[in-house]
Amino acid sequence: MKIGITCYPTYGGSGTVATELGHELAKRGHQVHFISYSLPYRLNVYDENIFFHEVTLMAYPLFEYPPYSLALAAKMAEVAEREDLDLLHVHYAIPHAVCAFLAKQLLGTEQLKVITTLHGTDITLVGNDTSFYSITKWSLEQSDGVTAVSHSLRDETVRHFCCEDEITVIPNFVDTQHFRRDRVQAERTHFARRTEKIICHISNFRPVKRVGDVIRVFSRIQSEVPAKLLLIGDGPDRSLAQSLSQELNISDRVMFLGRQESVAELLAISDLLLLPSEKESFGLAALEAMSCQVPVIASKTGGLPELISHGETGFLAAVGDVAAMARFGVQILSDDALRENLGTHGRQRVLKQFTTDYVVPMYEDLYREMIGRS
Ligand code: GMT
Repeated sequence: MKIGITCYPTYGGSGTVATELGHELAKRGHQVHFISYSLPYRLNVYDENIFFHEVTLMAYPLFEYPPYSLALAAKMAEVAEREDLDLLHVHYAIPHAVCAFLAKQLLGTEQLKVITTLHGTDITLVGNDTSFYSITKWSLEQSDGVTAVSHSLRDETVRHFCCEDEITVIPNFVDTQHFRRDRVQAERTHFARRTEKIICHISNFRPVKRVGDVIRVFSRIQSEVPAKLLLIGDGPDRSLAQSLSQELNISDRVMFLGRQESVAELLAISDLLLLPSEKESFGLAALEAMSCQVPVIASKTGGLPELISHGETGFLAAVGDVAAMARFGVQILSDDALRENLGTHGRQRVLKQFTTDYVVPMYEDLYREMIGRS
């Protein structure tokens, strides 16, 4: 198949899923064309069957807000026509689904199918805002296929927007050969003493991630178990995390590592991952951690309970329940057998339900079904 993919190219779950999906489809012999304003951060353009088409924007003094969506739609139409694409698969509804529909209209063809994958905040935060509600709803109705990354996100979309039967749940997936504990690891002693445990958090530091809770939970844990906190990623709440660690007198134990190209090496030396998000439609960081046999403590919200079994692969607590999360953390880190057991079960769960080979064919099947529809 010839597939166009559009995603946000920046650091974040939806871009990662879109890019890894593109790589896997290319390996399976499909031709994959990425269309975006810059190269997605994990994309290898030198791989066979992978192409990148940059959306360029004309600068003009009248444009206080340059119309990226229009430029994207025009580029999608141009690439779809020239490369004879079968479908456009867009990740994150706003504005990508609208742009894809516009491209289809520009070409005046029903042959080009549009598939929209909902990742979470495009529905739970952005799409639900009054300024975007009607256009999000409309763009979902216009898509030939809609997927959601968890049952929780599908249910929320149905509640707020539309039609249960037309949303297929296709979860996030992980390359379990790359994300594994026995791979090349980062140098553990570079981050912690032998007697210290390593706790990590990976996110884009947006308010929805509740990075303040990460610091508070860590502060309580480290008062009972010697530990270091690795913070991977960057975003608006980074300075809040820095000032809170100073306030709590733990800044010498918290390491801000910024955006990392590859997190697998760091996960492979971690003993625990914290993900206390306000909302989390799936939790890709938790999946990658579990693949590396790292137990996860997360909020009982969104799609996280579909991934993490409480007491079996990690622990879940109510959003904001810092005390419970810290209690679970101390429990895990002071009992090596428990920690290893949770890690082993986590990896087993990933191998059963969330591998590339298990999930990518779900997308291929959906593509074939859509293309086959007249
Ligand atoms: O908020 C983020 O972490 C980024 C966001 C995105 O769209 O880039 O991530 C969402 O998509 C990921 C991939 O499907 C999911 O694993 C994350 O759970 C989801 N984030 C939220 O729902 C907050």
